[in-house]
Amino acid sequence: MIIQWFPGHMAKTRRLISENLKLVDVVIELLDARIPLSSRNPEIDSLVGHKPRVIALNKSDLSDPTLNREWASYFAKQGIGVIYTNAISGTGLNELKGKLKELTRSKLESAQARGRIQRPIKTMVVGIPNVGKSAFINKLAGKASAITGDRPGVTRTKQWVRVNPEIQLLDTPGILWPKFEDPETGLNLAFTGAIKDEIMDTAELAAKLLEKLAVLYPDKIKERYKLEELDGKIGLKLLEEAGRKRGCLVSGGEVDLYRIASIVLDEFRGGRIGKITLEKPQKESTNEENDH
Ligand SMILES: Nc1nc2c(ncn2[C@@H]2O[C@H](COP(=O)(O)OP(=O)(O)OP(=O)(O)O)[C@@H](O)[C@H]2O)c(=O)[nH]1
Ligand SMILES: [Mg+2]
Repeated sequence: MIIQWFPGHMAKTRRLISENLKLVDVVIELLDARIPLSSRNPEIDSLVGHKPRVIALNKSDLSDPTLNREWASYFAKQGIGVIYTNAISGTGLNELKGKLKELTRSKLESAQARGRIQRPIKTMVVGIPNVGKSAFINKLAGKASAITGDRPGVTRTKQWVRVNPEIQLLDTPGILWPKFEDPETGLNLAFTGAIKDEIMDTAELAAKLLEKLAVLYPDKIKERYKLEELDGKIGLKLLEEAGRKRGCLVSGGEVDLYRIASIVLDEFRGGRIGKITLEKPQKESTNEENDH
């Protein structure tokens, strides 16, 4: 299953980001805490260049707390400080505001020293579709300024939102990149809702998700879908069994695969299967491993 989604509006957004970069002091890159690597746009470094950047791992209420800690230390080892956020409850947002001030202090102070009046910190929020950029901006601003929605591609143009006299944020439409080097990246983005379902076979997608969860979180899917034995079963079989248990049947007793697929995808994306992270940081190889 090869997934690719780079419609014209994303190419346009890529231009919008580089054109507006000169207007901002710092960029906020929003990643999805459930897929910390797959949600990193490989083009961001060249797009953002040397602008100071803050990385926030959003939807951290849906990701696995143990793996949140592992990923935080993975990023720290690379010299990248990340902040875990939840754009709905507001967790992590004060920490983020502090970081914004810290990164822009010297620039704003030198402007003041030159006799300029105090101006707000200007930041641009970028990230994959549906990661929560608009919700994040609304929560920071304390008002529903930007439109949000539980599907990718909601924001279509740039929009400045004033958080307070000190901070202004630029909301941007979600972007992906023209080619996913690893097909697994495309799948992870599709599972979490960054790619629109209309361009995929959702039954195949949900089957792949169950197959992955059978390895990563077997107990959670056994419990949720009353599955008995997972060993060696392909995803389609797991999906069919789940459909039967949930009574998703068509006349003749066959399972309605698209109905159960939509239930599984919705439940996963809404966190109802549990707190799940689909990627683990690569363990550094130890001497012991090198000896073999
Ligand atoms: N559980 C949870 N849901 C979130 C969080 N942040 C955003 N959401 C939900 O995720 C969905 C997408 O949020 P948006 O803010 O529209 O996402 P976006 O990144 O602006 O998406 P595009 O404009 O399409 O690029 C909405 O249903 C939000 O309510 C979060 O931290 N936790
Ligand atoms: Mg948006």
